[in-house]
Amino acid sequence: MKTALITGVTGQDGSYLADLLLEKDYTVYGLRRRSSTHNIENIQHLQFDPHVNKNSLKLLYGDLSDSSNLNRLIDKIKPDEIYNLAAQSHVRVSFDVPEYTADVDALGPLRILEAIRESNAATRFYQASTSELYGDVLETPQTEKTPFNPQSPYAIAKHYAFQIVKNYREAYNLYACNGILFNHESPRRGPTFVTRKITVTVARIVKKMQERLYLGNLDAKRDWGYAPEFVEAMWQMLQQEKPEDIVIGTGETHSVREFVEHAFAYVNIAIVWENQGVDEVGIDKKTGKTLVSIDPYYYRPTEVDILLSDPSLAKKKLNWSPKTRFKEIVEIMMKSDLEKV
Ligand code: NAP
Ligand code: G4F
Repeated sequence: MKTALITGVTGQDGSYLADLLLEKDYTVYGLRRRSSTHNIENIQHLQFDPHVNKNSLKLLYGDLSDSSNLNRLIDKIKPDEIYNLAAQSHVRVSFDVPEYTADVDALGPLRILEAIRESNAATRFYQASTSELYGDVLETPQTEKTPFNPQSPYAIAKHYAFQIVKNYREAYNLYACNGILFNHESPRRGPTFVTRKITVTVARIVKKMQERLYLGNLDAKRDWGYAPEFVEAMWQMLQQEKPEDIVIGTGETHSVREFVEHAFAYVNIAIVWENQGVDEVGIDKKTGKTLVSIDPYYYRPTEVDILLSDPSLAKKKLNWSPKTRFKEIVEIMMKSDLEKV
């Protein structure tokens, strides 16, 4: 039986990965940070009380900014696999808290790599790398060979993490790899990321709990996939003979505007767009009511206009390919949020 440690277990990906590894009979440890509220909604369906079920998810307190904690836990557990999914993962917020983002997203992975090296165990390490590294893209579609051009404190911190993983792999012969994941969504997506913000707000508008959806750049395009499928690729990356950095994405790109249109279409509202720039509005075609407006607060100091993956290497090396496509993802999220709201 294998043992895995997941950092960021309370997040979208960490929770799906915990589901997957428990299904595969792993002993799973999840690192959670102390919070004053009970932020375990994504893992609530799992048992984590060892007095009830000894094969449950084992939750441990820790923080990526605390190397003494990471050293102690990793040395004690000596996991076969570590999945580092913890991060200050919001691009817009990274402009507000750049130093904190660098500490957690850049130095956090370094601290884990050092702990692995010190523990002398044959631990395999997965780093949650990101398509944000391509930033102001220098080539489309983006592959493992496309040069990086990051555009935010978040992406620059993740760039350091990408390079330090590669360096430790080469310098110390560690099994360490970067999954370069394009955006992936689900009902467990944090509510301040654009997809979930849209589906929650559309559900609230339908239930007459909110009047309007306020967004920033409607024309940004993303390669949106389905999170439960992406965590399978993470696991597969640690089962290869040799560690390798691999792009995971769908090979399709869609705009925020399209996402909004599909979400409203799910509740039989057709949106028509009027005006331009900050004055643009989305209007209910039937009633004439304004349902979408622009709030410049959501614009970013530097934006990533378009991301589009070429996931051929994932197909070749991992036999992984995306199954759930854009429209279906919108529908899954809308259905879930209509139930939750
Ligand atoms: P998420 O939902 O925001 O989850 C982030 C997790 O990190 C949460 O469990 C959070 O804990 C934890 N965390 C934050 N700061 C921490 C700290 N200082 N110490 C320990 N834990 C901390 O993110 P996600 O969407 O699951 O993404 C997982 C990883 O993949 C992240 O590293 C993200 O940057 C990266 N990524 C995501 C995507 C995507 O589209 N989802 C694409 C590429 C890469 P709390 O619950 O306490 O906040
Ligand atoms: O949903 P987003 O905040 O995701 P973003 O910035 O693409 O980052 C996500 O994906 C990355 C992988 O490429 C991950 F590394 C990262 O951790 C995170 O999971 O924004 C998507 C787009 C942006 O262009 C943004 O400007 O939507 C645009 N947008 C327009 N209005 C908005 C809004 N984004 C947010 N969050 N909120 C808005 O109101």
